[in-house]
Amino acid sequence: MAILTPEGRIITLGFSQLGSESDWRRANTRSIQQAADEAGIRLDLNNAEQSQEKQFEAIRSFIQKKVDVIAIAPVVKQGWEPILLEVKQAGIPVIIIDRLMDVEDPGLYLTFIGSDFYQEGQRAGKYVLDKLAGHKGPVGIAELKGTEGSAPSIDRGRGFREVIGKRPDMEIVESAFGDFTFDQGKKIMREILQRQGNQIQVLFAHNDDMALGALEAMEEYGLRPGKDIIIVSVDGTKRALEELVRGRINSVVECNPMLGPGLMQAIRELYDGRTLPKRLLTPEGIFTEVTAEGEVHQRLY
Ligand code: GYE
Repeated sequence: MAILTPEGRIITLGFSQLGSESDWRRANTRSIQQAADEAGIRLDLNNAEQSQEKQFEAIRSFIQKKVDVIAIAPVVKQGWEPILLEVKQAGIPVIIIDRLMDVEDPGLYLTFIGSDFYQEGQRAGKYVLDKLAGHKGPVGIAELKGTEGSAPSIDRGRGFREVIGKRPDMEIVESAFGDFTFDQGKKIMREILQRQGNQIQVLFAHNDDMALGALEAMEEYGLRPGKDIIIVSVDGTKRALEELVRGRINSVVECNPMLGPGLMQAIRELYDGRTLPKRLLTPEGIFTEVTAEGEVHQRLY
């Protein structure tokens, strides 16, 4: 059944999507488009190409157009208070999706729907500890971080460090921002290998796209990804799971992009006059070579 306003009008949702940098992001956009369609909601979608400034512009245009609800997937964590105040003054409810932002006044948004990135980082770290439990000697780790200042990059990095910190012989010897893209992942991994030679035993990539790029750089360098360098990444895209099955990626921590149905549900509850919990968490796990095999064929993204 379509969700309507109390006056029986179709709802317009303004959605400021942060970009289209990865397979995860494109799946996330599709999920929201499809769910809006099914819920009878008119979607006004803007792609900000990883620019906070462009997100501000999009949100201001949503205010001008007097949309009914605004959803924001924020590229970075900081700097949102002024624009959220503008939205509040216009009386438009805001739902944050995917990445949380840092705002002091929780009254500036209705709810946040997304994953626990800190836990994802911890899961990646645990995998590395288990995998190298019997390994003797120092372990050099390279980290491909996402976008500087973004919630997933900050929290995945922290969670990972918290866990590997338990092994004093493990050290992050290289750590650089790759903006969550395949191209940057490849470029940065090339530079790392040129600098470090064979000193890297583990790669922790903050997303699959960067891991896949890095994998190509390793091959160019004459290394066997998954064997000479243990690779763990985050997301669980079809392309990454295929490499997991082939043994060229060792582990993928799940991050679920299918947030569309949850977002529409939250809008439904808003119009039903219910109070939403401040946080709606996406439940997730981790893929190994074995579990990826069963999953890869039915993967939608
Ligand atoms: O992991 C990455 C994307 O915010 C959880 O952004 C999302 C991340 C995801 O570009 O692939």
